[in-house]
This record gives sequence, structure tokens and C-alpha cells, in this order.
Amino acid sequence: EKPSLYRVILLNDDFTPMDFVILVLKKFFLKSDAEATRVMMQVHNDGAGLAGVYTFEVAETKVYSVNEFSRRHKHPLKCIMEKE
Ligand code: TYC
Repeated sequence: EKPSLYRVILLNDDFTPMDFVILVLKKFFLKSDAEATRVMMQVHNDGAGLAGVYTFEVAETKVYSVNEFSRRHKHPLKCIMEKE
């Protein structure tokens, strides 16, 4: 049986610096500069954007790590997951 997959999504807000979101996409989702910038702008313009698709435990770890990292840096950036 194929494992269920989960979308990991970043949410827009008015305060997190664009550069911080790009850093998150590079650090936790292994995006190139160009791809990180594209996803960040998609979140900024549309309100939410896809960071990646993973199995449950990997998705959960990404969400936890990103939210913990953002909190530690005092930014309100939020990361969520949803079943595909
Ligand atoms: N909207 C933010 C700004 O104008 C940038 C931003 C982009 C914040 C993506 C969160 O997931 C996000 N500084």
C-alpha cells in the first residue's frame, strides 16, 4: 500500500520579512534561491503556498521545526499540513 501524502503549506502574514521566508524554504525544504523566491512570492500574493509534499512523519517534523524556528526568531510565520 502507498503511504498517504501530506502537503506542507506556508501561510502569509504582514510581518515576517520576505528574506526570512526565503531562508526557511532553503533551510527546511532544500529549495534553490530561485525556487524559494518563487514560492515566497506565491504565498505573499495568494495567502498560502506549497512548500513540499511528504509522508506523515516527515511532514509533521517539517511543520514543527519551521514553527519552532519562526517562534525562536520572533516572526509570526506559520506552517501547516493537510492530507493530499
Ligand atoms: N507578507 C510578508 C511581507 O510582506 C512576506 C511573507 C511571505 C510572509 C510569505 C509570510 O509565508 C509568508 N513582509
